[in-house]
Amino acid sequence: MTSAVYLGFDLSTQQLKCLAIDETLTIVASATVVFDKDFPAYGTNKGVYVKEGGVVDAPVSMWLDAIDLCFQRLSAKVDMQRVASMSGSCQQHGSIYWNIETLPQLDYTRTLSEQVSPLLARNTAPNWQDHSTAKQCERFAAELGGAAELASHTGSTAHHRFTGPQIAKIHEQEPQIYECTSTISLVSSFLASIMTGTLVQLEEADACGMNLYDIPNRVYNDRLMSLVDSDVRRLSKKLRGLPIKCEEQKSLGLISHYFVKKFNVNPKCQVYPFTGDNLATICSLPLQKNDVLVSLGTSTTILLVTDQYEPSPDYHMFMHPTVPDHYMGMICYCNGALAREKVRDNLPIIGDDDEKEEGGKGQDPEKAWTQFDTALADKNICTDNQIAIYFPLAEIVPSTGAVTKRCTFSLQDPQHVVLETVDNFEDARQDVKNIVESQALSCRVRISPLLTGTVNSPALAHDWMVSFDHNERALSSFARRPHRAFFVGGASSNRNIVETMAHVIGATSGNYTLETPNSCALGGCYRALWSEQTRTGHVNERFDIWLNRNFHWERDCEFVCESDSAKWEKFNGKIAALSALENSL
Ligand code: XUL
Repeated sequence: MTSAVYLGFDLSTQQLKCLAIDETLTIVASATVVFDKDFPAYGTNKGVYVKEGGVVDAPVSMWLDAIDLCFQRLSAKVDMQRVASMSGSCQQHGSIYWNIETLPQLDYTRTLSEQVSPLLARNTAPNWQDHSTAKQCERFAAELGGAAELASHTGSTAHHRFTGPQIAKIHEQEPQIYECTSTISLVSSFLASIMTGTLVQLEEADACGMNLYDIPNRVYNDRLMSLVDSDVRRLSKKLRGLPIKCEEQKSLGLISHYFVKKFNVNPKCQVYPFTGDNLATICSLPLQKNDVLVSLGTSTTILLVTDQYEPSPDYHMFMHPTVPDHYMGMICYCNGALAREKVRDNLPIIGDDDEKEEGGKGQDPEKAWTQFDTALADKNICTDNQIAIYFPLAEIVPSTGAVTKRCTFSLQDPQHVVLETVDNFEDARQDVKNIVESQALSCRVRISPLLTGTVNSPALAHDWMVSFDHNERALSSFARRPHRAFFVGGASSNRNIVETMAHVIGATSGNYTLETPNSCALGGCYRALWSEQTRTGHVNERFDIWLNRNFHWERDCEFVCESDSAKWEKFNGKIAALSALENSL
């Protein structure tokens, strides 16, 4: 076989992975390096060092060793002469501190870490799990007048992991290191730099995870930059000027001599910009404007594609890495699977009346899930006048401590919802419906402002104000439905959960599930293929249109159901109740 292959790397917290696809978007080879397992000498735990004071970081040399090993493993599986191009994804927010402005040519007879580690001003890179920057974050939010103002400029309010507060902390606490630093990379631009053998600029979509980049104006915000370094020009120089714009899908250059000589990589291999892992995930799926990805893992994460820049301190907005004038919205909830499991554990044990009082804990989880599913699908279990939230962990959206609250309300006067708090519903199975419905309804009210197009709904044709996350909106602004919904992650294999959520969220053009073990690396592969075919004149289509046409819908994706409009309509009546409940916390 001599056809070309396209590589997608994923440098995540615990591993470095590389996939190779062919022109038909089929994976032909993969290689993985697991940091703890392959490099025990670094002593990382799940890829990081957890230190005092909330510091979490990772040794950069370990990543360099991983790059060598990953190429070695991949080259044993695929003829590296076939590699036409590459791109990739990396954990977001991390920063790498170089003591150089240009990368010297590397000697392929030596290792990357031997040669590159001495070029670093700092051995470790802060990791996204770091939470040691509370002080800096306060200053970031205060500088622009509060969380909402900061979010409106940078797409997110201040977060401990975001790169601006991280660099500010390093400047304050390690001034010599900051002085010695000539170049700062994000993990994505670091990996792209190693691949090309030149220090490349940041990539714009990933740069939106810094609290420094002004998304509407597409420049660094000088006031925020000055919180990191009063000499803004000096900082800007370290960041190598403005990021590479998303619409500039040009090659960063050819693969470096080091990989050509050492691993026999095709010297004509083009390297395209690398981005953040969540951003690469949306490039691994045929997501277009108003499409939403619901990831049902331990936590619930929503990624959606939109052309509306509607920032909020409660979620994140990034530029879309490959579709001009589009954005990615990212909403992260803490309470997902764990909260559902707790409700499952409270179901009475089947066929054992004596143990009913104690709830289902200790029951075979599979049986308990069957019971959960049966309750979810049972039309006789009514929750129409109930609303509840189940947050065994502190929640991000809405921002609150751990709390579970169940309420009933009268359906008579929807404009003035009066909630009555109850300790328990009559039937524990009502909790099953309520938790899945309220998790979905919460997603729905938060994604609605990011969507376009309205749906005629009598229940929503009102100007009554409801508020979520300190934001007042007319009820009528919730008359928007996503285009398609894609459900991924552990619970997406539970048909009843997906269908229930699908009807609440109400996508107009179908609900799908798919498995995404490789999504970040695959997003890199697709970008590498599309960019290369665009460069060579074989493709003349926008990324999302091209991917929709070429995506293997039957092979890689399963259609679940159409959303039931009557059910969607029914949940319109609960928006004000959910708002009242959240505001009562
Ligand atoms: C996103 C974030 C994580 C990392 C994981 O803001 O911090 O998803 O990107 O690698």
